[in-house]
Amino acid sequence: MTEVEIISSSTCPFAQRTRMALIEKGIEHTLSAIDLNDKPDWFLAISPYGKVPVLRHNGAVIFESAIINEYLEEVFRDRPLLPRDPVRRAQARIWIDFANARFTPHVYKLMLAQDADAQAFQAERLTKAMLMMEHEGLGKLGDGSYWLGDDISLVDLTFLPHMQRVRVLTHYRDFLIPDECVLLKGWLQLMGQRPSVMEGSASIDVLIENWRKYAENTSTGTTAEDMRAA
Ligand SMILES: N[C@@H](CCC(=O)N[C@@H](CS)C(=O)NCC(=O)O)C(=O)O
Repeated sequence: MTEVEIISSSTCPFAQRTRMALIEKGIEHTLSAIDLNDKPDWFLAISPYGKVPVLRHNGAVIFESAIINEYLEEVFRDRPLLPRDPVRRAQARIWIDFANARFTPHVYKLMLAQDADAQAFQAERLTKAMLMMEHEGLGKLGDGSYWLGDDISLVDLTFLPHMQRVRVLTHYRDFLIPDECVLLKGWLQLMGQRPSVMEGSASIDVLIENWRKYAENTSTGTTAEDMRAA
C-alpha cells in the first residue's frame, strides 16, 4: 500500500478537489471508496463529521478538503499549487475561503430549495456570487487563464467541482452561469481539458442522478443537514 490514502465516495465534489490536487502534484496514492448511505464503523471512527474526503498519511488522519489540500501542499513541495509570494498566497486563501463560505453553500441551497420563491431567492444569491468571482476574482487577480494567472492553483481546484455541477442546477432549476461571466465560462472550459479534471469527473447523467436527493430534498446525509442550516 502507498503511504497516502484518500477515503472518498464515488462522486463527492469535495473529494474531487483532493483527488485533483494529488494528480496535479503527481503524488502516488490509494483511493478507498465508501458508501455514504452505509458508512462503515471504521470510517465513522476516524471521520468526526462523518464526511469524505479523509486523508491518511503516515498514521495521521486529516479531513476537510481545503485543509487536506493545504497539508498536501506543505508536505509534498514538488509542483507547487500555491504561489510563493505571501500576498499572492493570501489572495489564494481569500478565494479558497470564498469558494467554501460564499459559493458552494449557494449551490446546495438552490438545489435544496423546493418552492418557486425560495428557488428564485437562492438563484439570485448564486448569481451574485458568480458575478463577484467574475469581476473581483478572475477579472482582477490574474492576467492568465487560471484564477491566479498562468499556473493552476488550489483556488482552481477548490472551485471546479461545484462549478461543474452548475449543469445539474440547469437540469433541475434552469439555472445558468450569467451571460456576463465570460471569464468564468472560459476558465471552466480550460479546466475541463486538464487530465486531473477529466480523471476525477463523473458524467453529467451520473451527477444528475446523484444529486436527485438534493433536488427533491430527500437526503438524510450530513451534507444536506449542514447546508439546510447554512
Ligand atoms: N466541508 C467538507 C465537506 C465534505 C462533504 O460534505 N462530503 C460529503 C460527500 S460530497 C459527505 O461526506 N457527506 C456525508 C453525508 O452526506 O452524510 C469538505 O470540504 O471536505
